[in-house]
Amino acid sequence: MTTETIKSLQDLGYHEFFESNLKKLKLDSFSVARVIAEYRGAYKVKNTNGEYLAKITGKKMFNALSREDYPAVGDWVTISEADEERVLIHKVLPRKTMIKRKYSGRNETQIIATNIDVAFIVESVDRDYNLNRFERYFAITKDGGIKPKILLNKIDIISKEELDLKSTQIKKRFSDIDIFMTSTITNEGISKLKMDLVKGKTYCFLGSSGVGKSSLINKLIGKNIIKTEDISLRTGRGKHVTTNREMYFLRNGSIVIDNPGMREVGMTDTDIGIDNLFDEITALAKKCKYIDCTHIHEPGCEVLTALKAGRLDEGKYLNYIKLKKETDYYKMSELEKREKDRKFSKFIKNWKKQLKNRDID
Ligand SMILES: Nc1nc2c(ncn2[C@@H]2O[C@H](COP(=O)(O)OP(=O)(O)O)[C@@H](O)[C@H]2O)c(=O)[nH]1
Ligand SMILES: [Mg+2]
Ligand SMILES: [Zn+2]
Repeated sequence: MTTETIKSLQDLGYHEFFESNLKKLKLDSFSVARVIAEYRGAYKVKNTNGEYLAKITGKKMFNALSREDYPAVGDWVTISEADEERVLIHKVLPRKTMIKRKYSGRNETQIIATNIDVAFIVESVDRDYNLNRFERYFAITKDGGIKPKILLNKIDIISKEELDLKSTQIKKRFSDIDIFMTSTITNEGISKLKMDLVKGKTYCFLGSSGVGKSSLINKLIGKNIIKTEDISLRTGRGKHVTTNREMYFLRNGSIVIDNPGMREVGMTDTDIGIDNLFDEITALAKKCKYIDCTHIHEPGCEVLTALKAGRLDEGKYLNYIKLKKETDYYKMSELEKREKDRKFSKFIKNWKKQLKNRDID
């Protein structure tokens, strides 16, 4: 963590969007700071005066409605000084973009990080390599308004031929997305990655545990600041080490957020993300004969027609159907839950009625 003082809030990524909201909300008498790390129940915030340990005010804690209301790494917050080292967080300024994670089963959303310009979706070329997973992450970044880029790491462990094959596959499937190929061992691709990072912009690295996110950020910083995981001999993967989500400031002025591994990507309420992501399929679907077409077996289905004619990529189609099925499933179980609740309250009502009648008897 670089603790050098910064000259302006812009160096921390502050810009017009946040400033105008600050004024709109009449909060411009407060100091603002950016949340740069999250610990259990506390935060680290930074502004031109330095870094502080921060807590949210008791009132805010009491009023917080959901986890989304709590500050997250990347947030701009209004603060008041408690003492030289500590401050209180009052308000979280409206977020420009965010990465959310839905927990399957629980009706809860976790904000992973906010106000990010670009997310590097990192996969390593070994067992982790999976084109469909890229698509799952794209649904999440699209949902949060963040531009995704693909980063294929550990290219030192495969042959040139194998790498060419993978890069062709990726380009074919995701023709409109930037691709980076790196190795933190040979340093291949690292300077190209560095050059892509712009002053004042915020980047985050997403991907499974052990793909090399922290190693990459250490390379970008130029020092081994973040602890990386040792590959377990047994599983061939990095061991799980819990780290805190934290923001780092690079010498060229860009800002980078490291993320502890996200084991699985929750895929519930991202329908909108999915529909936007599959623009091509959504456009075709509008021309299907039946309005509730599932694009699996119906006659007069434009999606299937395009698929058969080779105008639609098969992998993309299959992933679309898979994601749709998953989100439909979550919706269905929500409905079922409500249905159950309804039955239960009816049962209670009848039971009370019976009791009442018995009283009269
Ligand atoms: N062969 C190879 N190993 C790497 C590379 N980058 C990272 N690793 C190793 O992969 C393991 C996990 O790295 P880490 O950065 O902790 O992954 P993270 O969980 O995504 O942050 C460590 O043992 C790293 O040394 C790479 O480019 N090539
Ligand atoms: Mg890590
Ligand atoms: Zn159809």
